[in-house]
Amino acid sequence: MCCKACGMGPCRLVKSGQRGVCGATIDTIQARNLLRSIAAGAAAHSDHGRDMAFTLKAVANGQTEGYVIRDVAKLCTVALKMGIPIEKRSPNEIANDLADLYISQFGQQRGEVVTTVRAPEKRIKLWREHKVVPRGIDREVVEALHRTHIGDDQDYEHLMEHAIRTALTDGWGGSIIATDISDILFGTPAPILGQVNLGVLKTDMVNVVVHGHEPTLSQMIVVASQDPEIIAYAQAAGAKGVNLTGICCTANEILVRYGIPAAGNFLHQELAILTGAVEAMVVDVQCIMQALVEIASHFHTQIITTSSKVKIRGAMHVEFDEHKALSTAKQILRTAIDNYKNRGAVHIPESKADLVAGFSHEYLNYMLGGTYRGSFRPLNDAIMSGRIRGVAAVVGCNNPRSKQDYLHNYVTQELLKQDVLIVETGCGAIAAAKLGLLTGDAGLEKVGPGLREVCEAIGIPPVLHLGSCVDNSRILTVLTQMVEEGGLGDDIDQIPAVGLAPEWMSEKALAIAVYCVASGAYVIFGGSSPVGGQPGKVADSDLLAHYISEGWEKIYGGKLEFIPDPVEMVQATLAHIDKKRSALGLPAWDPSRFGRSGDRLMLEFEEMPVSEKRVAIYG
Ligand code: BF8
Repeated sequence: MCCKACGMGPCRLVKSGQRGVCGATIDTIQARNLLRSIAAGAAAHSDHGRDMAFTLKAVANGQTEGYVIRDVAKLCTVALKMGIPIEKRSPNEIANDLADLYISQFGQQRGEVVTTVRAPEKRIKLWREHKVVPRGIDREVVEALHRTHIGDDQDYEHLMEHAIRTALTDGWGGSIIATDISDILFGTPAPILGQVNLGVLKTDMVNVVVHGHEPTLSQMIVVASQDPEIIAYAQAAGAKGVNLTGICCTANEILVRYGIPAAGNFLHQELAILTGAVEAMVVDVQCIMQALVEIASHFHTQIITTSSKVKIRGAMHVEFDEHKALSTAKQILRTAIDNYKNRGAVHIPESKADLVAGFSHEYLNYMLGGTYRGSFRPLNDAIMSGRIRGVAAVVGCNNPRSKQDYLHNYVTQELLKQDVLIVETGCGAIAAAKLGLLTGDAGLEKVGPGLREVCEAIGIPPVLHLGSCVDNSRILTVLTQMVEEGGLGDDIDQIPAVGLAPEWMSEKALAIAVYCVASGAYVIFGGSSPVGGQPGKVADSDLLAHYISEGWEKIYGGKLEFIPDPVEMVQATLAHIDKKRSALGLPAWDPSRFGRSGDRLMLEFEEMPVSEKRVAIYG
C-alpha cells in the first residue's frame, strides 16, 4: 500500500505491521485509497447525471438547439414516482419540475437523495437503520475527500461505511438520474439491430468515431450525419457520406437507441486509429487515453475534445454547448470531412458481428408479457422452476493486464452453459457482442437447456445488452422489480444473482461494485485487488479484504471479492446462486429436466417413426 495523502510521504507499506509517518496502519491506508477511488467514480457518473439534468432544464425552457423530449411516457412515469403532478400539464412544464428536483439533489445538504426511494422497501429500511442513505450527491463526495485527508478518519470500518454512502449517491442517485433523463430526451431503448467491431469502419466514407460517455453531443452528431447538407458536403469531398461509429459507452448510448455501430470497447480506441481510416475521433469525458493524440499524429486522424472538463494537449478543442448543439455537431463533421483528403493507406480488419441491443427494464417488462400484461412474472417463474439457474451481470471495462475480452468472454460463456441468464452493460456488452452472443440464434447451442428454452420461447439472446455503465442503474431497477414481483424473497440479497467485472480497471467500476454490494449483491472483480489482502487470512493487510467481504455481507447481504482466476470466478458465482436458490427453498438446478424445445425437439421429432409422430401431435 502507498499513501500519498500528505507531503511527509509517500509512505510505502510493503509488509504487515508497518505504519506510515503519521502512524497510519495498512488497513487505514487501504480504506482511504478505496474510498477516494469510489468518490472519484461516483463523481464521474454523477457529474454526467448533473449535465443531463441541466440539459433537460434547458430543453424544457426552449433554450436548446435540436433537442426535444422524445419519451413523454417515461417523463410522466418518472415524474409520478418523484411526486411531480402531471395532470393537465405540458411535457415541458413537467420536465422543468423534474429537472429542478434532480438538479437540487446534487447540492442538497440534509435529508435523503430522492431517487433512493426506488429501492425495495426492506432495503431502504436497512440503509436507514445504518444511516447510509446519502444526504446529497455532492455532499457525500466532498465528505469522502475530507475524511481521507491527513489526520482524519482512521477506522477502516468507519471509512467503509462512508464508502457505502458515497457509492449509493452514484447507483441510486447520479446514475439513475443520468439514465432517466437520457431516456426522456433521446428515447427509452428497445431491441434494435446493430453491428460491432473494427470492420464497421468503411473505406469509401468519412469515418467519425465518437468516444466517451455523454449522449448529448453524440446523439446530435447522429442527427447531423444524416443531414442532406452534410452528406452533400461529404460527397463533394469524394466520399459516399459520413459513417458514424462509437467506442466505449458513447458507443453504447447511440447503439441502444439508434443502432449506430460500435467500433469497439475500451482497448479498441487506439486500434481504430491504427486502421488509418478514421478522419476524426470525437471525445467527451471518461476512459479517453492520452495516447490517442500521439498515435493519431502518425496518421491523419484528428482528435477533437468537446467537453469543458476535458482537454488533451495536441488535440483540437471544439467546445460543446447544448444551446447550439446541432451547429457544433455540423462543425465537427465538416472538420472530419475536410480531413478525408489527407487519408493515407487504410487497413480495416474484416471482423464484425451482428447484435441486438436495447433491453431497457421497460422493454424487459414488456417482452415478458406484452402491453396487455407486461410483468416480470415469467422471468421469476423461470428462475423458480430452475429453467434459469440464476442471473449474472457481467459488466465493466477492458484491462490490458489480461488479453482483451478474454476474461469477460470466458466467464460469460461458462455461465451460459450453466443456465445462467446474463445481462451486460459497458465494455463487457461490447465484448460479448464481438463474440456473437447478442443475437437471437447465434450461440444458443452453447447455452444450457433450460435457458435455451426460455430464450426460444421469448425470442431473446442469452446475453441482454442493457446499455452504458451509468445504465447499471437499469440492473438495480430490474432486481427491484424481480423482488416486487414476488417469489424470490423480499429483498435483492435473496435473489440468485451475482455481479461480475472480470476486467475492471476504472474508479467508476469500484463505485458500481460498492453500490451493488450495498444493494445486496455478491460482486466479483477479476484482475488485481486495489486493497490487496485476502478474506479469511489473519495478517493486518487482510483486514480490509475480509471486511468488504464477510463484514459487509453480515450488514448488507452483499459482498465484494477480488478473484483473479476466471475458473474460480465461475465456481464462486455458481456456488452463490445455488446457495440463494436453496435459501429460498427452490429446487436445486437440474439441467436434465429441461431442454425439450427448439431445434433439439425438432430433431427428435424428425427421427421418430410415423406412428409416434402421430401420438406426439394428436396425443
Ligand atoms: O463507463 S466499462 S472502460 S467505457 S469505465 Fe470505461 Fe470501463 Fe468501458 Fe463505459 Ni464503464
